[in-house]
Amino acid sequence: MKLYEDLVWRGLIKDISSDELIDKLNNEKLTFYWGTDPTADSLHLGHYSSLVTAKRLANYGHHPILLVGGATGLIGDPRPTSERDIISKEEVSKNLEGITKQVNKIFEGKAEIVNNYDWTNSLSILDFLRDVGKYINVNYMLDKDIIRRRLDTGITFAEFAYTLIQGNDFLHLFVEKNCTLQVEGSDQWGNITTGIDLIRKKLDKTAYGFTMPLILDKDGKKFGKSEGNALWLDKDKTSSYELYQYLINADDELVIHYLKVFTFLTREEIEELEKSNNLHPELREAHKALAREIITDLHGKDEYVKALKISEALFSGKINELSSNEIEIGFKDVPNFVISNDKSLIDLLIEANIASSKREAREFINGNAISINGEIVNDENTVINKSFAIDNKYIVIRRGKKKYYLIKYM
Ligand code: 629
Repeated sequence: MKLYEDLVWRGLIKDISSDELIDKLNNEKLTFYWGTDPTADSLHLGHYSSLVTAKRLANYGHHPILLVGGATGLIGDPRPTSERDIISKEEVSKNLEGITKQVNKIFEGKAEIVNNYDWTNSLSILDFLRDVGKYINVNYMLDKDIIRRRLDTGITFAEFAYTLIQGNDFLHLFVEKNCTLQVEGSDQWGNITTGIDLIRKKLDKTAYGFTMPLILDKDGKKFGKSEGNALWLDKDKTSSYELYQYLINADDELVIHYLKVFTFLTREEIEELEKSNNLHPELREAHKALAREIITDLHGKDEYVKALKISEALFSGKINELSSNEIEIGFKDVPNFVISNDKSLIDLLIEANIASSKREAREFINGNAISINGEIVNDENTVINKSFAIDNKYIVIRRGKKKYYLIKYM
């Protein structure tokens, strides 16, 4: 299958600057770029969706340039809603470091990474206004979707001018690196077209761009946010286990779409999973494949195996099989209690807020509702000591079917 056909089949084309690009994507070797601003010290799943597309282009033989916005990050791309807070220069350079590492890893060290600070910082305000500003009409800028949406609430000159910096990046990369294509998420269409226009007006040359649709969940919210928080690509911020939980619970109607966008599985493989998802949704084969592919690509096979193991242990209740590190990850968000001395189980249940009174604690214990590290304990005289703790550190108590508590030894 030709590249463009594959991109369309995967639902990855939203806007395209001209149909001429189709033949070029399929039959030529282009240099293209994708960019991101260092607004945080890690990228998230939203960024990853467009990086995967960049990788698809690279795998087909196009040359990728990944741009980190050391300059644009100091200004901030206007959001449709309100002005961004300015980020300190120290924070921008710290974030830039983290993001550069991630991009490098995703491209297995083979990516060409550039920083727009390198050609923007030395540009004087006069040269900027003469060499860039003179070519772009304000009326044209006011017509851009994001800017238009901000006219009511207000927009500073800095954010208004942002699109010119990104436009100048495209011009710079076009001239210096023969980069003729920019690929971004659909919110970047206005910035891409600024660059294309600048290149046409200044050089009388044609540059190209396309955007991908933003990936949404079935409520129309951005995919990759769990309870309002982004799912980060840094595994110290979002563990593989958390990622696994999120992906395995993806909407049934959208899981095939996510497989197309986020994985390198072939059309045939995805169509097989689609059949299975339709005929045997209870097997969750498509969801499992989604989690397996994304986590393995991002963090490697060991991390995937660990996420799977934690998930299965929690599902089956076999907590004994987990190491203390796996327990830390799997029970990160459950209520916890620190213990130092031996204690009767009854007292522990009360002190850790698992039961509200001695009477209730006894009821739970005698009713087989309390398990320790996956095994039911129904002797109300049980005394808890360190010998219960996994790796001398953790005791996992479950009350009823689902309610987990983590007891930690000091
Ligand atoms: C200078 C800066 C350039 C080219 C791009 C940029 C960054 C761009 C931006 N991108 C978003 C970001 O940084 O703000 N102005 O968070 C983000 N992008 C990936 C996708 C996106 C987009 O990094 O394009 O749509 C999210 O999926 O929002 O010369």
